[in-house]
Amino acid sequence: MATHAMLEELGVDYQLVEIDLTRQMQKTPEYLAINPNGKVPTLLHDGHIIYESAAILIYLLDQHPESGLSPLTTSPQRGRYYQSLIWMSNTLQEAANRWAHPEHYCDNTAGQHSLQAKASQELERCWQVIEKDLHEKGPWILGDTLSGADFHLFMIAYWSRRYERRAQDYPKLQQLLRTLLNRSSIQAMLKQEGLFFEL
Ligand SMILES: N[C@@H](CCC(=O)N[C@@H](CS)C(=O)NCC(=O)O)C(=O)O
Repeated sequence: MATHAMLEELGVDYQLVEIDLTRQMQKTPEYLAINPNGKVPTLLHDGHIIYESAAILIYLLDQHPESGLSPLTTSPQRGRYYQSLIWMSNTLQEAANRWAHPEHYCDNTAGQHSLQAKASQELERCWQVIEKDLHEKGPWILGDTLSGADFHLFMIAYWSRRYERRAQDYPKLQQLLRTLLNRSSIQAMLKQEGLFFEL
């Protein structure tokens, strides 16, 4: 989703190959051969395979410095950019995963309920961390500059829209998501994937 929106944002030629998760296409031998984790997204570029949304965003934007959507490698902002993307991947997104799929982490029902309760608290904490940052240094994750990190946030916020703790319930997050939602790249991605995000 974030990869797709970024390809639209950059205006590059690309081919979208749909991997239907409801049909477990991500677990076929053909797909596992390119991404052994059996998860989407995966980018194939110039004979290279790259998976992990955050890594793909960093890679794509490094290929397109003219977009201005990632800080220069020598900029102090680069640290915050890496930090945001990696923190969202391994802290925010992981809490969202535990909430949505407790069965991936624990076999028994009582354990799953307990995991979900903890995940909900962690999600709330994560949204509060971002909200505070946006309040102090927004409107974007890097302050006054839109970056790939905001696209990554949009994706996690979208997938969490029906969870107990939702990004859009926080005013600054809501504002960021609403501004992104109005971008033609995000609109194109949602339309092509048949998705709808009501804020
Ligand atoms: N850390 C990975 C997570 C990817 C991920 O969890 N993808 C989900 C869809 S949003 C998926 O493929 N789920 C299918 C499955 O786990 O079988 C990333 O950011 O790319």
